[in-house]
Amino acid sequence: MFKKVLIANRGEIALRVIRACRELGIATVAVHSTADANGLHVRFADEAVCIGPPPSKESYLNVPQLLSAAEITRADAIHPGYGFLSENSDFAEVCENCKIRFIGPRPEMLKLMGNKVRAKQAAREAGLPLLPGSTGVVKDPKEAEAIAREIGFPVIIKAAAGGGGKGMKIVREPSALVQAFSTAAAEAVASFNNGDLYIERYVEKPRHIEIQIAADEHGNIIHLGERECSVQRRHQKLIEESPSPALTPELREKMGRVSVEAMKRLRYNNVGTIEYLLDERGQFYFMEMNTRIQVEHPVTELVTGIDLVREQIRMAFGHPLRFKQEDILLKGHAIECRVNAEDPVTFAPWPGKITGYSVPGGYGVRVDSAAYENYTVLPHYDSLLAKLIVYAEDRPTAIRRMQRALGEYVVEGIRTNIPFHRAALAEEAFQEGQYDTRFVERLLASETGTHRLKKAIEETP
Ligand code: MV4
Repeated sequence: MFKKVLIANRGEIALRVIRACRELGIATVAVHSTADANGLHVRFADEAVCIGPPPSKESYLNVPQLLSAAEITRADAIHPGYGFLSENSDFAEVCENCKIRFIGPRPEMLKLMGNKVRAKQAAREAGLPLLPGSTGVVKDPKEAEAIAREIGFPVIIKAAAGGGGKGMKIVREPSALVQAFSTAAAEAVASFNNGDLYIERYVEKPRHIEIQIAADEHGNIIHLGERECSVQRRHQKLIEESPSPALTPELREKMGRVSVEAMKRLRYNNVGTIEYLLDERGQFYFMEMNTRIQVEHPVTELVTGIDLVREQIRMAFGHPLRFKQEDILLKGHAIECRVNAEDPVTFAPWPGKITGYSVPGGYGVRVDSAAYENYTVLPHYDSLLAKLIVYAEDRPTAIRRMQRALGEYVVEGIRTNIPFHRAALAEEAFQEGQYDTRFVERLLASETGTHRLKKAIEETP
């Protein structure tokens, strides 16, 4: 096994990886910016190296500094966590060139999936269902118009280098196409330094369903069911659950089977997630692939009983998967609420010192967090404070358990979105499992939703 792993990340995911390493008997190296010297990942790792000033560009994204830290400490692998350099093929390649194993898929796979046009082409060739649309990059508004007329309106223009919703434009009529195309191209150049665009039919009220994949270095590939991630605001996920209330056992089996078959054809390795849009008719379409461990991985861990980070590290070393598809049994129900340091109404980040803190616990409750009393939430990084995850035998019990746990959570000194979660869980649409990607928008526009949010804010200590 690896003797020492460097974790190129911070916060809860750095802790999550350190915990998996400790259980595997692997020594750990934390890296941190000067602002993160008091971070729990620094305290819990066996060694820690300061890699630069607070801005991510100069610390957690600083490749020479990370590689120096790995060489000085003689780490034999780097775990990138999520975000930062986790899907950067150049970083993965430099690690491998330095004889340091990158814990993730091969660099070519990161590169392929990083380009959404090439990813779609690969997905099609591998047999995954796609929405009707362009087969490659759309060069100009004329070509976009020809394709749009063929597939029908509404259409959506997306950036090849985008992903996660950045730089998308919905077009509802032919007259709006030229303007949308040039705006999208300009935005794509400004954001990604790559103006390539593609176009596909727009699905009005989709659900976001993703399939978790695990693939070893020997060609064994399995799926671990789905996660429902439709509760989002501006492409930030807020609540995730597994299983999805929208899938029948037949649809789950089909989405899992075609996903695994596609990954076999692509020779995918390590953990990964295939994102699908599910339309109101129950048809699913490949959207993009995430080539990393994801924030919401714990809901899958709870319903499968498998430690995904442990398996990820074992597979990166070259160990074969310890499970066959028939060993994967989904049991019970898990829900995750992302507790962010932000205003519960405006969602504006709210960094600052946590002056009072008490975490929920008890049966079926898991809190993945790097926060503690007197910890200061920094303005330099994302506002995720904790992942509150519950597990229960069925969905109604899981919802009640989450409501109970949210009620126990005390965070003083900063604002959090805990009141938002209380309001969201109280919605009939959520309780009935009848929601889609417009759920948050509707909650914030409705009388009962905003009333519940206001009451939850008043009732939150
Ligand atoms: C779409 C779509 C509807 N139709 N594509 C948003 C994130 C990015 N991965 C793709 N996204 C979407 N693509 C077509 N053809 C709607 C969205 C979308 C969305 C998707 C998943 C979860 C939340 C969303 C919120 C708004 C839009």
